[in-house]
Amino acid sequence: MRVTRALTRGISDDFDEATTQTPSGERIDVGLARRQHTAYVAALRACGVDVVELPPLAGFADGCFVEDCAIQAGGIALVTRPGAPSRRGEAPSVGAALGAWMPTVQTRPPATLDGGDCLRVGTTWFVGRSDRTNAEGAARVGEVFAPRGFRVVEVQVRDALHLKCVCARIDDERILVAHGALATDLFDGFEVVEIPATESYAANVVSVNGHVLVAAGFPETARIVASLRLPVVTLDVSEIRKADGSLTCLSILV
Ligand code: CIR
Repeated sequence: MRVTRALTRGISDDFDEATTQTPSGERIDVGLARRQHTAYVAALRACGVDVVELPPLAGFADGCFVEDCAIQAGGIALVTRPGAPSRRGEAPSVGAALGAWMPTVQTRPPATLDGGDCLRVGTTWFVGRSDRTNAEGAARVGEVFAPRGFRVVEVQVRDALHLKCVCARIDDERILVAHGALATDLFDGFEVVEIPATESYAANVVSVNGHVLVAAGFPETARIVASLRLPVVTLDVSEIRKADGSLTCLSILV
């Protein structure tokens, strides 16, 4: 699957007020977060992706996490209804931007759905049921994508904000998973590549055009990905992590 385009959104001035379940007590350095985001966008571009950057959205500290606002496959985008009420106002502008590239459809109440819970591998959507994504939200993924040839598998998410906090697509056959985070039979039919539980944060990689973006500071994960003969690009996302974000959250790849 060649990625040609990506949507991102810049870090807002109030990023240090982003929602977090796991306050570390460490203040987010907004300037550093911006530099890390700039490096992320540059890495996508270096992988041959045409990146469209939306401007920060006033009043939405979590706005850079565009992944949660829409999912796309098969030539259509489903605009989500984020589970965190404070984030619902982010989705319309993401939907409008994607609308320049493909048809879009919406998610209506009572459904809640976060893109961070939606992992697509080949023609399968794994959809996490989490504090952010409810039964109606997961069902909405099936309504939109099943008629287009996709299978939807629901996954119960425990001890994580989103499904993709603990796993990510490597390619259409392989999934990177943090050891012990999910039932191993869940991904039957796919090759599961495990990383140690101690590096679970790094399971969230961005695999793009033959390269894999990996969070810096997780040497075992970088080694495991490199052993698959995939070039690794490490990126420091310390400030993104303080806001419960990781690599995939920062873009929608098309
Ligand atoms: C939130 O709590 O919604 C944001 N602070 C972090 C969202 C991260 N998104 C993602 O993992 N897909």
